[in-house]
Amino acid sequence: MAMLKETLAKQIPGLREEIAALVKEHGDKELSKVTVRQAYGGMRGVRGLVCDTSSVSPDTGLVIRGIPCKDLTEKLPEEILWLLLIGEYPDAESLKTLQADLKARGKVPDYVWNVLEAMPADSHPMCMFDTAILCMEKESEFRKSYDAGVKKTEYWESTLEDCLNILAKLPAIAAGVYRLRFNKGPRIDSDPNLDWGADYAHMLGLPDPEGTFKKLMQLYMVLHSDHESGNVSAFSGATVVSALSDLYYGLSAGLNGLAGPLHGLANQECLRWVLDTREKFGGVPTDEQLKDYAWETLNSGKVIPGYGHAVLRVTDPRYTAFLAFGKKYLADDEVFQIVAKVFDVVPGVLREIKKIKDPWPNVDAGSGAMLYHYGLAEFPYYTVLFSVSRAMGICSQAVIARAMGMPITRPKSSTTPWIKKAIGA
Ligand code: HAX
Repeated sequence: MAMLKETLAKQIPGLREEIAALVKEHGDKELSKVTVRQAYGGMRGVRGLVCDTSSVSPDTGLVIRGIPCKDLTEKLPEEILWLLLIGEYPDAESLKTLQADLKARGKVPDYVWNVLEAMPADSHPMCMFDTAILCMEKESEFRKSYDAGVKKTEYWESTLEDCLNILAKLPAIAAGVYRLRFNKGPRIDSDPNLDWGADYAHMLGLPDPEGTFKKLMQLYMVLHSDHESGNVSAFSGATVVSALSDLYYGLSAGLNGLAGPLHGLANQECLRWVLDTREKFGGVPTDEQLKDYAWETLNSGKVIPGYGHAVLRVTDPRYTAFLAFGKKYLADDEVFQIVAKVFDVVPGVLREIKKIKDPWPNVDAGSGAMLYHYGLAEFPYYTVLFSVSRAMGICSQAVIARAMGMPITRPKSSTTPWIKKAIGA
């Protein structure tokens, strides 16, 4: 923590000066205009948010602090966390210190397990996970320091404490949810010698004789970590945090959004669709069979999960990274083979439907097949894995927002009569 906090503390004054000067000199310049279609269309493309941890452009996809997704795949999640917060990778010593710090903060309070055990046995794992985060709110260092009257310029320090305290516990909580919800037996203790992603894999308790499931978890945690700030989970989390609610409130709010089927929950739907094709055709379908099944899905009014994106207009580089992992470690797996075949066939089908702006796979199209291969077959759990990773982005964005002294979020809404009058309709 010391090194992370010190490094941030050195950067923050310069960052504040830069933003203040930018707003002072150019505050009235226009970044974006808003059309009626955008107002009724989920604000797609409206540039009204600031996010410095990562960016997503239609033709490149995820870029974290200037580094494209394809160059992040060999990194550890802790290196990505440092990158998100600081803007560059940690050196070996900083990484070691951060890892030790996370280990030291990793103990989950007993009351969290009591709360989870008291929940109905058929609770959705996402509801359990978010409840666990929210019920730890009393631990918030930000709330304590705010109540004690700390200065606004210091808000980021206790927010960083909350960020690290939460992130350190998420793998154990998420693994605990898995084992409890799916009757996998007692919780498994953290291994002090494993990094954050590999330890999560270890605590899930799935067989991993060659250690490749640990590799997958490291990759999974890296690829889902951040996706700028306009997506539902990041935007909701940031909005709640902007009210000076602490990160326990902000993160759980954001992750509640990730639980929606058009957002993070799509990953559980994707694998289901792939397995349905296998069942229907008794193995890997032919291109023609797959095409027919895609049309059948679309004609019944459903979406093809894992395809399309609100921003991207190319194959999601995170999907490409999973595909490369699959080709390397599970090329013989039938389910993976179907995923690869879907990629060959489905974009051609979706391109025939004019209204669909992006016919290409997103991050969710391939990840489920990898998890399934390693025995993680409980689909409703998949979004929890996504959440553990995305918490890095939401928490980092909150620390930076507090450091920059961002005000409460409050865009203006309009009534339909007002819009009609404004445009003379
Ligand atoms: N299958 C069928 N129809 C699709 C589609 C798909 N994969 N993708 C888009 N469309 C439809 C939309 O439903 C919309 O139809 P209506 O106008 O009738 O409502 C139309 O095409 C235009 O949509 P769009 O502008 O191309 O896409 P949006 O920005 O509105 O939505 C979504 C983006 C990701 C929600 C959308 O592509 C979708 O529903 N995809 C399937 C679900 C999915 O994979 N979600 C995960 C996205 C990644 C993510 O956030 N992970 O967390």
